[in-house]
Amino acid sequence: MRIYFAGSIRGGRDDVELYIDIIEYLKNFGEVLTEHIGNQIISSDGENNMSDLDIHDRDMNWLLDSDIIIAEVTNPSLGVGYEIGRAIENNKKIICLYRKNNKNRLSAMIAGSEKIININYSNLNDFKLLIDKHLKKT
Ligand code: 6K6
Repeated sequence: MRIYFAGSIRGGRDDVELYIDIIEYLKNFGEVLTEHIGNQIISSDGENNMSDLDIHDRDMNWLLDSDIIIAEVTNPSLGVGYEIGRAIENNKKIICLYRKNNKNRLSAMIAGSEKIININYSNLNDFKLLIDKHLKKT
């Protein structure tokens, strides 16, 4: 299974360590195409030597080539929201992972979409138990 993991970059990198752990666990189920999301060196500037056009086109190719999109959506990100929308448009299976917190409520456009499997979780262990159940059904 080819997994496209999405997580905030320019939207903010507060959760990067969690992304690393999630990506590591997802590797038990298949190939994670977007391992760079867990790159701690990438700041919220998302700066590297690729142009934005190249990043967009490369990521869209990976997204279209993937079997499932798994997005961590607790930290709001325009890019992640865009990827989810493109995934819906292309009939991809989509799982969104959200941790309840005091700072923000999940957008109704994600929480209210019937095309998305929304998983609320509280920590990494919880994530593992819930994702096991969902991916076994895939
Ligand atoms: C540095 C190293 C590798 O790549 C970079 C630069 N930036 C990005 N690289 C790869 N994917 C990106 C980059 N910026 C955004 N994305 C995509 O959008 C990812 O797939 C993320 O899921 C999502 C994050 O969007 P923002 O709006 O939070 O940046």
